Amino acid sequence: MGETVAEFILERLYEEWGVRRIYGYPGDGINGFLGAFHEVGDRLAFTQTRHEEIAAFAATAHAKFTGEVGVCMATSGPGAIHLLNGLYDAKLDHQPVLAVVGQQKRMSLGANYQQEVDLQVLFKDVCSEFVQCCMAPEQAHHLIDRAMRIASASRSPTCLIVPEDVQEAAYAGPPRMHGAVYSSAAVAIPRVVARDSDLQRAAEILNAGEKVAILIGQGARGAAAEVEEVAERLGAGVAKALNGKDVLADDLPFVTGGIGLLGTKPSSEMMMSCDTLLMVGTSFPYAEWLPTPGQARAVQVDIDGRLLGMRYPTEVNLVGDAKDTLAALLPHLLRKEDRGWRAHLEEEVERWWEILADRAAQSASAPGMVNPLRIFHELSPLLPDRLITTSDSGSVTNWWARHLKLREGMRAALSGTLATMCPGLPYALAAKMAYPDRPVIACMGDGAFQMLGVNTLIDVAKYHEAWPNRTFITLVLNNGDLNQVTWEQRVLSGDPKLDASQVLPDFPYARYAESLGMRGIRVDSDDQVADAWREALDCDRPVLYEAVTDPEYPPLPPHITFEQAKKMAMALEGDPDRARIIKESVKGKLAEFVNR
Ligand SMILES: Cc1ncc(C[n+]2csc(CCOP(=O)(O)OP(=O)(O)O)c2C)c(N)n1
Ligand SMILES: [Mg+2]
Repeated sequence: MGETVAEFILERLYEEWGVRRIYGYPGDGINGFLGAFHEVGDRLAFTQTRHEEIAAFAATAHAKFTGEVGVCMATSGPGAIHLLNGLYDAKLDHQPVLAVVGQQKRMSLGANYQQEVDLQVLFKDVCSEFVQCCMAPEQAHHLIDRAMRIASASRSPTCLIVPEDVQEAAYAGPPRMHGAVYSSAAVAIPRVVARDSDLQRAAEILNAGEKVAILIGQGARGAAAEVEEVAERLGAGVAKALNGKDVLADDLPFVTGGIGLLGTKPSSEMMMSCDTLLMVGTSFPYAEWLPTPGQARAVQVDIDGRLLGMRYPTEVNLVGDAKDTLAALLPHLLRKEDRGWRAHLEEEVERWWEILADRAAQSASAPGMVNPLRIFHELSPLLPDRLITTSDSGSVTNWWARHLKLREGMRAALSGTLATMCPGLPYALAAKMAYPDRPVIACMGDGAFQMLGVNTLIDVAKYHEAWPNRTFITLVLNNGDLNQVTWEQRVLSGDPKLDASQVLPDFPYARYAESLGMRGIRVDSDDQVADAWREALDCDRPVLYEAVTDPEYPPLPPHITFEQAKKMAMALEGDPDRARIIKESVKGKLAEFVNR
């Protein structure tokens, strides 16, 4: 027998599409593919993860870190279902990912058969750009090409479903007859820049403004030099949406940092007092953190025209690549002679870093605990060059986003738009798989670690021997609480903490890591924090840094709105942790809002 359909698909992924790794988990629904891995040999790695969700997150992270299409694979029914959250993460953060999933044999379909799930319907939403079932060997060629091409061209997840018997059937190319389809692999990414007249209109707005604010997102990746030059020319400050944290270094004096509830005061003040806004490659969703409509004249740049003009009433919307568009815009931009606005912003930024240092220097409200801000603040100056860092979703995201001063050449990623729990460690695993020579630090809460981190750490134990750079640190904030939501209950809804839903069971995080052959470090007082970081960064094997942290630090910037603070004050009336929260809030300068 000649080549099977599964062998053909793997070969084509390797030869024509440059895929070198597939994250997955087996099952008899993909037996044909698993057998085919014998044929392609070591060239294409099957990286087994503890859970299909880890595989999907890892594929998403591969796409985020490398710009290539990430590929994951799972069996029919339950395996395919487990991929969904990771694929939605890819969809919402616009990442190219291919999911290859098995299905029952063609002759069983429609018989309410074991593990028979209507996968095309299941994946229809998450892979809305492309989901197809390969029902005939002759389809395999164009389906795999289209799945990869569409993932890459639309920056979305796509899905190819292959019934088990089709995987094992002999491959047949398209016959020379009516109805046959021929396809090829290559996609040349175009250079997309607006017309000169539109660039001119944008420049007129930016030149007319006196207080220009720039907001960048992940779409500005690769355009740091141009963003810097535009900001210099316009005397502007630059705020960053979460997914854009690593697009421009945090140590530049005019970078005001994050925006929104997880953001900074200088970003907020810049947005509230600017008269002109330039948005580049961002779909930051929260309008209340942008200028009031009518306050600022605005220009937006995005490679995807569908994402333009839907966050702020912008006057000029430019479809285009960030780097090429800003480069084309620059010759039209006049240098602002009055540097007052920029100088003011830089002062605010400097003061903000001092405020953060102050807040990080405070001691925790009870003995045996650490101020969570201090963990990140002490780490920041120790960050190794070329670091890749990831964050999970939780209160941890706030400190990670605000306190880590990323330098040029570092990468950072998290689930920005889906904001799901769990990707912290799977992303870090994929980062190390793609760049085994770079140091990696994953940051998460105890809830996220208990949800999927426990499993993913087993993957780290499985694969770490092959990594030439030994630094792989998992930071777990052990606060015994689903803290971010506890605070959202208090601040956004005005409800006290509900112990039944919020409190987490104990778990020996550091000891667990030790049991996997890693180094476990447990830190429960402020003075241990910095030394523990040094030890972790020097260690020659993966480290789990367990920090017993105080849950009573509001994961909020000091500029929360009056309404939010009022709700929090009301909620504290019935809160089991009221006294300690007030103490921390006073230190965190929320005092004026709290009804003592
Ligand atoms: C899959 C998923 N479930 C629930 C949530 C809602 N949620 C967001 S943050 C959070 C708490 C996370 O707790 P933990 O990991 O302990 O971090 P902490 O906030 O305590 O730092 C929850 C439950 C979510 N974002 N994703
Ligand atoms: Mg927690």
